[in-house]
Amino acid sequence: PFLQNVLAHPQFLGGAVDTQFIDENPELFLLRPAHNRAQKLLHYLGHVMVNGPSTPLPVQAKAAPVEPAAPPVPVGPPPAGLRAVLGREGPAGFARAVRAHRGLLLTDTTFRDAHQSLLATRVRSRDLKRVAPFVAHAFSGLFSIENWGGATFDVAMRFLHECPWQRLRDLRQLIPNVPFQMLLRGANAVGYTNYPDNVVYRFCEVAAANGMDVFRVFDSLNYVPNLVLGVEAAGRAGAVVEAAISYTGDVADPARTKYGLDYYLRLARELVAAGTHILCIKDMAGLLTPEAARLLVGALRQRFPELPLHVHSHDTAGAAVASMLAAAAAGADVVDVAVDAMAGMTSQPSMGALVACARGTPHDTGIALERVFEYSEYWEAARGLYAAFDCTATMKSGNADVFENEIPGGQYTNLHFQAHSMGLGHKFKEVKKAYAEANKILGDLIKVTPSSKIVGDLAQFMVQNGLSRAEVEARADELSFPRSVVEFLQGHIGTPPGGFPEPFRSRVLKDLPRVEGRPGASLPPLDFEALGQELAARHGAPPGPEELLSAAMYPKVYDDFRDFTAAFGPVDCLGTRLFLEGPKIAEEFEVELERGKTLHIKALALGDLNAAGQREVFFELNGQLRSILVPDTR
Ligand code: 3PY
Ligand code: ZN
Repeated sequence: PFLQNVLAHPQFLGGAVDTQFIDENPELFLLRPAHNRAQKLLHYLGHVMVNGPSTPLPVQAKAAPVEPAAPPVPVGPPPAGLRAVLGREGPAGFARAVRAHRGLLLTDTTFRDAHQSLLATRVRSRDLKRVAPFVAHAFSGLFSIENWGGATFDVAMRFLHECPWQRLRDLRQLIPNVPFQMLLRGANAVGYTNYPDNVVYRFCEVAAANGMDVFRVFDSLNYVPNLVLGVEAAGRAGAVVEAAISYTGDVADPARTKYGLDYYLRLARELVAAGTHILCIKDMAGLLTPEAARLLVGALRQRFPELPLHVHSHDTAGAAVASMLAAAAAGADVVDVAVDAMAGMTSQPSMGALVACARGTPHDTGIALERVFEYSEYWEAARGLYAAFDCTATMKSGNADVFENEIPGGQYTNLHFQAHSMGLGHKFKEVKKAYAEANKILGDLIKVTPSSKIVGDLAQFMVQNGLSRAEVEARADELSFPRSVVEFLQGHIGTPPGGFPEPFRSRVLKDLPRVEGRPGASLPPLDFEALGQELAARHGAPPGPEELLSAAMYPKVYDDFRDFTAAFGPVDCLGTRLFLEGPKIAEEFEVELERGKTLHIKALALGDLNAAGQREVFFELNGQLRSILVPDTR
């Protein structure tokens, strides 16, 4: 850059350069930030080359060597979608339009739940943004695109080193016409614990201001006070509220009485009274059989004829396409699907399958299969970049044993991975069995983040210690249970339907304190101003409203993310293979820092370890030799 400055200087160009030239023109040393960014990027690449991936790879699978290409997009703005109705008529008018719509509406979960379930939530903004304009054009008739919330918030910062808010804003710009949908964990917002109420309110407000339209609000125990808090927070933000009933058990089995039709209808009434615009059945484990869908959706449709019904499921056993068709037939307005290449197994049912099955019926989706094929082709290639996180590295099929263990989609893949990475793949069956037993010990819970983690922790505790259900119950007062289990019993995430299991609870807790009622109600409000000052002091610049929320929910993850960016700059401009694995020696590639500012990089060589424990890494950057020193921390 210094040389570039010299070469571009009018005095130099005019040939009037003497020995004073450099001394008299200090601006030659004003090296543009791009220089700094380029240098930081080389440091990142050097680090990966020396120390391996900055985000741990669960399996040793290489990322596909080709960048996926998005299908072509017609010129001009995309066709208007339901977001225009929302803008014109507000959430209530939007809900009426959804209810009045002829045919089945779809939510595409490819940008959130599908990769959370299949690829450990690792899909980067870059690979979403690349196909976003195509989605805006080809699928303008979707009910929504689920692209935020759940685990994406945490993983974006923690493992992908990118800002989840930036992702939301960028996608909003690229897809202006289709409503965006997020998953809000009620009083847990996008985290794993209860936050003070003012955090949840502020979070919804800022998310809506950044472009979020539909908030699917759930609580992991279906605990109504937690649900109502989320409903109110999303409602006050002016967004579409989609309160979710988390589904477990089997309403078609008269022997399973805890979570029967009555239970769900009662809950639905409370959510409608709380002011939800849309009601969701959230079948996070894929337990809703076609018969259960017929019964449950049918009953809800009859009780609430005006209310839009939205059904979410997972295809773990392979039954979800059939169930979604049954839900549509029973009166559901919207169902969730993922594009074919990102569907099936623990993900959502396939978009292509559903579009094809509903074609020519009263539930025709109006979506062109050809477009689905093109979309799927992109994802087939993009998925190849994430081979190291792909559940199919170890899991070869779905499994109907989910009807027995009731493990939610995302957790099913996680537990499977965990078992395999500890060399205990053969023990997965045992973990699943223990999960079902742990659930019984805890009183037969709704299992979804974070209650699912509590059941999973107890299950692993049982497998590790070789304990049966009977043994755990008999020795409840002497075992040292995982902290999450104890805190659950203390009431930290709310009260489960039917109350806590007794005498198990009392025997575990003894005289430990118990939270009565809604946990968040007893938390003091977060002092955002004080947090802002603290962050400004630590990171040098006053934080914006978005950063404040990231830090409020994930203090450590946020700090690490800021430190990472200070050291390496934004790395979202790197292709995913380079980001994960770094370049090979002699590999040449281009990185577009911003529009019109492209770096040409060649990785030249890795030096030997020096006495200080560092390696010199040699690059060619825009034709010039650069070397950086990287501490070898392996
Ligand atoms: C989440 O909370 O992340 C979920 O996907 C629950 O189903
Ligand atoms: Zn889900």
